[in-house]
Amino acid sequence: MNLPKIPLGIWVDSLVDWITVTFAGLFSLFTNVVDGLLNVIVEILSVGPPIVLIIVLALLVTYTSRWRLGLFTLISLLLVDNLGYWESTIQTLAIVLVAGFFTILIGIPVGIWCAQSKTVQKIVTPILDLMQTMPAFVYLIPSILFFGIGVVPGIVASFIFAIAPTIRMTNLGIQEVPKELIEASDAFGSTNRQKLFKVQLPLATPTILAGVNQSIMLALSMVVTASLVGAPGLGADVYRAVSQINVGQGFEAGLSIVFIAIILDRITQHIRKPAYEHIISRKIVLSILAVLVVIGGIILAIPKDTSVNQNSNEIGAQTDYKIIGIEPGAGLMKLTKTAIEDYGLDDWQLIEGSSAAMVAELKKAYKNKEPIIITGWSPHWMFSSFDLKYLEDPNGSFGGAEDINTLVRKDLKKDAPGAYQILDQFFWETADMENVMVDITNGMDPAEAAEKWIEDNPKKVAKWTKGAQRGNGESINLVYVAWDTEIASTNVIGKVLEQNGYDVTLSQVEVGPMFAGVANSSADAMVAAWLPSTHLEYYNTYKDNLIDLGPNLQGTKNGLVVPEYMDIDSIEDLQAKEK
Ligand code: PBE
Repeated sequence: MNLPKIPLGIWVDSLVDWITVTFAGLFSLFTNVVDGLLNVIVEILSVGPPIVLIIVLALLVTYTSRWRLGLFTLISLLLVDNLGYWESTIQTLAIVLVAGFFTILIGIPVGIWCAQSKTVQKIVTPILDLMQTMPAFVYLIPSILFFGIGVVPGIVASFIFAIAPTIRMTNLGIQEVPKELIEASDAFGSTNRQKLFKVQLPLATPTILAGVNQSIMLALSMVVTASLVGAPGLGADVYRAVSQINVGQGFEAGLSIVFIAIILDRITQHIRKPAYEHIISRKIVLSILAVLVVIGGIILAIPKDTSVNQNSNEIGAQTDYKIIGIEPGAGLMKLTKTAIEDYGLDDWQLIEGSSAAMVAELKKAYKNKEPIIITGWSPHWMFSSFDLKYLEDPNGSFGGAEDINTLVRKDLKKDAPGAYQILDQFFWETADMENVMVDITNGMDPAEAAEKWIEDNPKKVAKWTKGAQRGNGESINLVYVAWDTEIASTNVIGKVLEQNGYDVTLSQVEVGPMFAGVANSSADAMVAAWLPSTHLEYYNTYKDNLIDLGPNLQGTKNGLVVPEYMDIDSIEDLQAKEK
């Protein structure tokens, strides 16, 4: 059909832009409230040594679900602590609790409303279907724009993904209340309110709780996704493990998530009819829990010895001591961690997320002239779109200028000699790469931008393809990470290979898998190895199983980057100063 494409994406874009600007105040208020709530929960949960919370949880599970599960809770949580995932576990618990809290707060009333009005139900049901089936990743995108990166967009996305069962089951539970009972209560002249609170809700409770239980499990299943935009916790540990191909760490963190799931599931499933209710009543247990929370709160409220906090840093206070990072497996993240150590920036926190989320955060801060510190690299289009500067690095933690190398699998030369030769001869300048990047940022499709650059630079391309045998439709798989630099280079070289008779696929992966893929020959080549320092560790791990074709670009740079309007020049300016 020859109809023009309906600009649905563009409409959604402008809608989201409009919402971002119009409700900016509301969003930042919400972000602060949720962040604050989360911090309080994290602090209360970690007020004592881990063993205290472990015992409390074990006792609670024992109470609701018998001693066997209590014992299981005790052992599994001790194991989690032993493996070193306790802090992450608390973060994850807090995230799930907050998401669960909002689910109940909003889900139950909406469910009740649905049960009372057919019209509402007709409107809400398709929305719920949409919310549940739309891939959760999709919510993350506007969430970053609305709430910035960190834990809040993660919670929001989890909430949207998880709320449906609570609404549906509340609705169902109320509708399932036998008609005779409703008629009876009507006959006794009860008001709608009385009917709801005295008859419908009590009878619907088991169903509603089953919904809440499902919602909480769904929220937990979102923790890995949420970590893509910077939510901390076990999800971030799993994501980091994937990104670095760390099988052991992935298993440990994954196992910890399973334990949390079992514990939360059993508590929420049996909370209405605890196993040992005949021994201690629910009221007493709830009161004890409340007392514990209050005690935790009191301990927290006792002013801490402030002498340690005398050192402070102005920029730190303005940016919440956050450095906005990218994919956890990126070499730049490792360099930044080294820098944090080298410069003694103990108060600072490096936020993990993705390059795209980092740029979104930068755009937002830049628009409002707010201070922000990011992990940056060149070449990058952001330097032409914003006035930015690298912070000086007198200790040299970020290393100097580097090259980007092309790595190919071992037998490529034999299997596709032409492709091998083109990849070997591929070399361009920073300015070339930047031209492609700018077009992509301005909305051009990467493949199109690559094609355009190739058309504009026939001489350069001719040098790469010189003397190379044409392909015969052999397939070539190029792997890359979604860094702006590599999106540009991979698309260009991919197009050139295609024009020379190869059937090219581009696969976007995480950092570790990119190296591993070439090394185990499941991919043919990558043009994204930053050497000698950024990717040194990956390179050393895999270098025996791949072939290094040398640089395709020279003179890159890594470092901490801030907007020009910020009044600092050096990483040393982030150090704590005595007041
Ligand atoms: N980068 C861009 C990558 C390499 C390419 C600097 C973000 C990294 O840090 O691994």
